[in-house]
Amino acid sequence: MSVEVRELLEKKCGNNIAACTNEQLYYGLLAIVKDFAKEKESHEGKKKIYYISAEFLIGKLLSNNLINLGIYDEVESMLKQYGKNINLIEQVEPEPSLGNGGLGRLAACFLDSMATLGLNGDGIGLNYHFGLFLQTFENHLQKERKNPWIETESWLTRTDVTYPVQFGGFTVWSRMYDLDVTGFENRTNKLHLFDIETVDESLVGDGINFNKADIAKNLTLFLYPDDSDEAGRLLRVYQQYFMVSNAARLILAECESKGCNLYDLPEYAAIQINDTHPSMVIPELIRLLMEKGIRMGDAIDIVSKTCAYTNHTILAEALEKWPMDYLNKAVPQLMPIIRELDTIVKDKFHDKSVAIIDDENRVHMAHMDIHYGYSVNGVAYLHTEILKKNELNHFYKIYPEKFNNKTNGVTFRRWLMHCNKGLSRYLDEVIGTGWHKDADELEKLLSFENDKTVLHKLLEIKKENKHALAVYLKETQGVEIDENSIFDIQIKRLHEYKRQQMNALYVIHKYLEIKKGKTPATPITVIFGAKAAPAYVIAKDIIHLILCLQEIINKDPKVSPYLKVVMVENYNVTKAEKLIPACDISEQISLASKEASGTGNMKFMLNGAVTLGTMDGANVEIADLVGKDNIYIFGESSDTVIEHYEKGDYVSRDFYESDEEIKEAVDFIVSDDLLNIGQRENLERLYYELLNKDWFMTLLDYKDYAAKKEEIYQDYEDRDAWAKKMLVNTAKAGFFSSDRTIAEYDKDIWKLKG
Ligand code: 26Q
Repeated sequence: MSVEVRELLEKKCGNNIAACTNEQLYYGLLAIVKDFAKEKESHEGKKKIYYISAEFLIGKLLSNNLINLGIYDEVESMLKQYGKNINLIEQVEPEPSLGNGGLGRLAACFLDSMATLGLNGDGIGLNYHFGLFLQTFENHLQKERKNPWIETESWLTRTDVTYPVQFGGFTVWSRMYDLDVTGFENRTNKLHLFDIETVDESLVGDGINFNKADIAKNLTLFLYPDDSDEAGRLLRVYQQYFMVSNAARLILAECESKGCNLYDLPEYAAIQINDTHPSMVIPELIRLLMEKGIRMGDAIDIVSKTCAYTNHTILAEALEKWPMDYLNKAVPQLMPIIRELDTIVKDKFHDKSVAIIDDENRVHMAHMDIHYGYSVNGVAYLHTEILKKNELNHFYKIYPEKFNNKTNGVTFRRWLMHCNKGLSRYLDEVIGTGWHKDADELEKLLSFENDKTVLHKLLEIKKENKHALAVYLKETQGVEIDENSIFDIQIKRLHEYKRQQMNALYVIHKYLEIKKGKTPATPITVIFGAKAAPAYVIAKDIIHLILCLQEIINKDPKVSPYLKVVMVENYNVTKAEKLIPACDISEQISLASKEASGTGNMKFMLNGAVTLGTMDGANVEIADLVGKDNIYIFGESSDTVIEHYEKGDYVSRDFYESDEEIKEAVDFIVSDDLLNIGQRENLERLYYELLNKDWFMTLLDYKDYAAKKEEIYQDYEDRDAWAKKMLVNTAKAGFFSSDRTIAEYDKDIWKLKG
């Protein structure tokens, strides 16, 4: 294979690989990989799963594709012969940040697993020209810039597929672009991204603001960060309809070309609706089937047997409810159908809580999915239980058979084989390569849990990864960290329920303690990485606090040898790939019941980090798998938290007033030290928020959290015992392979194999 790659690359580079720049080599490899991927395209299978999602956070593709095509090692060593470093070539690739966080990254992992399992499954989404905003820090504040990724030569392939998409008052023409989804030593599937040709990138200056009025110029311009303004929300409706109208046409066209009689659609297609963002596919498919002469009742029946819905959140504010005004304006042709779907529900069930259109004339997208889809799943055991018992209980009572759990997973190709080559190659040596295809084989590691050679090697690999991260942070951000310190990492979107503020309060406490002379046995580096939605004020205040702490602590000569704080700028997939392998302590500290699953927790565990977390999301399953000696759990249970919400009896001020340590840490937010370098407005707002509201109960769990932190830092000192915990975490991570998750989706929901 490498001979072939060498020859092909030489052809592209004028016969002299050594003289090529990394740019030339990147574009050369890109073209070659695209050709290789094409050879593995397959149209096998009568039924296809269409995974529709507004986000696919795919990350860089070169290495991933080389690994999946089975040629990474050969290409790497071939390049080395010419003095070329594949890591530097990789750096040339811009990261497509086509997602906000977990939901989008999950969709990308799922596509990888579908192709790897040889399933006939494609993704459908939007070709945003600017991905999630690029984050910079100025004056200890987050600033947003546009984040372009499409270049003249890219992984996208323009297709001939185009459709007219009608909105209220105007029509746009779409164009489909394809990305190859290479399976690991298996078939190539597709990610279809729809775009319009009239997008005007010049509408946007340097920041992320633009005139939102002219839809034909801005429809696919931006991926929206959650929590946007009014005009942004209306634009999302246009985006969503554009996505699903194209999807519905593509699906019908593909099925018809296979000879499908549209009454048999469920035998040819399963449609997975990734959260409610693609929910309008239901009325749109019904509309299109009716256009083809099928009676409404039959069309509803066909669609109801084709669509399945995944819920990713129980946060009320994230459940989409679109005002009828919006929909009337953007997609008037769907309104009679949505009204009819609602009427059928209201005739059948005299319970307002399950209506599609509520008393305030808003359309509840999730309700439409549940009534008119054949499957409803949550994304971790606890999350699904909460949906059944609480959030969606009224629906569960009507349709118990529709509800099922599919605990999330991550692709081990990207999140171990690619990002942690040291560990990956060592695992190959110790337990063989079977785990590449059967993740459960990682359990073979358990027989080495008392083998000092293996344990020491795991520590050595971790040390190398920490060194690599320290070098990277120095080069990219100019911050110096001690690679012999404990790397305690919290990386995820910034949200109050994820409670970065609790971690920050502990940092304050530790800082004050060290100042008083109580130094830790091993120095600690607390690393954060997080983007806040531009309109999410408190989230931005929390970033401000962390950046101020970083400055104060790292500049304090008495404290910084023992404690450092780093907020990584522009946290994205590429940075996650560097941070996760270097982590000792994985912070998964959401308020119990609020994090549907989490997937970062799984990536950390796989890479030998030990979790410090609450009994929330998939942490519950991690705890079950690794046992109490190999995880640090703290905080109130989801039942208790839900009860506090029901009773409305949580008063954060009580915790503040009754505990000196809490009071001292919270007060520090508005201390002179902080006000000297930070902004009074931001810091005071955050301070009062914690004191008077604290909706996500930071102070409720703080003391328990701080106690667990002390325990985990202390346990870190026994290096052999710690290495054993690392080993058990990696060994037990097999369950969290997205191959397992996707096999379950297929077995229970899609049934592609009949
Ligand atoms: C909604 C309305 C208007 C604008 C934006 C949105 C919006 C956008 C993105 C709402 C939600 C999202 C993303 C949600 C998300 O990432 N959820 C996460 O999904 C993961 C995969 O299942 C879980 O692991 C996480 O627990 C969950 O938070």
